[in-house]
Amino acid sequence: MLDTLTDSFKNAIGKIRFHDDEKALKKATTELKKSLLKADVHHKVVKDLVSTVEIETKKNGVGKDNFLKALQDKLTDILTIEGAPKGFTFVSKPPTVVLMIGLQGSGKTTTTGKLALFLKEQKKKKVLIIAADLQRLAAVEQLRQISTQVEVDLYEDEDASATQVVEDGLYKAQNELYDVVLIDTAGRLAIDDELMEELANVKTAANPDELFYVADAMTGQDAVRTAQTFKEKIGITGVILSKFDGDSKGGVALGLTQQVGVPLRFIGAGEKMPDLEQFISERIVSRLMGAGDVESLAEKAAASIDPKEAKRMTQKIKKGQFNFNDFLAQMEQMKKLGSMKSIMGMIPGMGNMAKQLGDMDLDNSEEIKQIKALVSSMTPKERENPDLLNNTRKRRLAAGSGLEVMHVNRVLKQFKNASKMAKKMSTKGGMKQMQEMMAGMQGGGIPNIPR
Ligand SMILES: Nc1nc2c(ncn2[C@@H]2O[C@H](COP(=O)(O)OP(=O)(O)O)[C@@H](O)[C@H]2O)c(=O)[nH]1
Ligand SMILES: [Mg+2]
Repeated sequence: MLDTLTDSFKNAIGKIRFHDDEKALKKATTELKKSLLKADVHHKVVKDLVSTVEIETKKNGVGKDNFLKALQDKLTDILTIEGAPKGFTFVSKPPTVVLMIGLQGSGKTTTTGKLALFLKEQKKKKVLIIAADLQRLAAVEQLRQISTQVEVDLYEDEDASATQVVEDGLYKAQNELYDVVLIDTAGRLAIDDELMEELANVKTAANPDELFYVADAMTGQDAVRTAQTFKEKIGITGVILSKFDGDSKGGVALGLTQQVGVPLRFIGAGEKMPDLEQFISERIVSRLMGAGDVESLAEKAAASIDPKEAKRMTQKIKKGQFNFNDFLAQMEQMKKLGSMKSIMGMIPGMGNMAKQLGDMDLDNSEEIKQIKALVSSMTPKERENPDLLNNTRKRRLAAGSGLEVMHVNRVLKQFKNASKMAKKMSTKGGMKQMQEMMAGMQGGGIPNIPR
């Protein structure tokens, strides 16, 4: 997701090897400048960032640690707006009302669903979505499908006006004690007066606590410009960058906060409902510096994994009893976490691995399909103890799941290895060993960030 930027920073950091070497510093900053511009960061932001990092490093003495510290401070600075909320904040007297606005196709409706899921699963809130996009016939149906999928209530009335739906929906939310109301609105292909007028009316009816502008990251600097216009005309309290998984070079995320003067609050990186991440500057900086974002991962995992189940699983792994039944159950749990790529990007030192993995789809990857087919052909006893499988049974299983015996053997072996590795990792210091191994594999290693 933020790989291009992370790479730029790593490369620049790598340029500084010696102390008191101004030439190395110059090389590092030149490299940084070039790659940030290439990643589509606005030139003013780049200039400011590079010169501050240079000045601060010189002031404290040229060296890797001071360079890292300067870079980290400046990044935090440009991604933060003093006093502005971070992530999602709730008003003291519910419901917290959020108006989702943006151009047509920017991802408003999808993001409304993602946000609803996030609030329901991770924040344990009672959420109501209001369908206030009545411009297109298909819009309400799309929202109906999405809200069914994330299992969140929807208020709709196709015969009413947008403002009427909003008023009625809010009345319901107050009466039925919802914590959060998300209002999906209509967009246009470009900014026009009619749209702005409708939005202004909806805004008056909703009296929202938050106005989230949903911007398509793939439109690059255009996303920033339209955000600025929406801010002037309607007012916005936060930006959500959608489609960050696409061709987006990531740079727009870096400049946006300062350019628009409104914090980036969330990033959408995929078409699936769990593919939404909070944009909390400190965590993002840590990730940009290649150090991973353990907090976000832990939060995501904690929300989607049943703690009792997790404990039972850990026990099994420790005892080396992890079997194919558990494996299938784990795969289901993993799916709730979102795309593999976004998970890996959050683990320290795994950013590069994430890139190699690409968008491994847990439902559709060939390997997972093979494993699932195989496991479903096994008897419950065999799933618990694959060692029971003799050659005759293996041949049958292969035939039953459309595989070659060779494949069956391979899956069984992989599973045994994975189980061993999991057992090892569950011991004290095991995770650290694993990380060191990963860092070694990438050749680069994890840079040490001074705190
Ligand atoms: N790849 C990707 N596609 C997205 C993302 N968010 C939305 N989309 C897609 O963008 C298209 C338009 O989204 P939609 O929510 O209908 O936009 P709206 O017109 O602003 O409501 C749909 O095909 C979505 O699946 C994202 O984060 N990543
Ligand atoms: Mg829509």
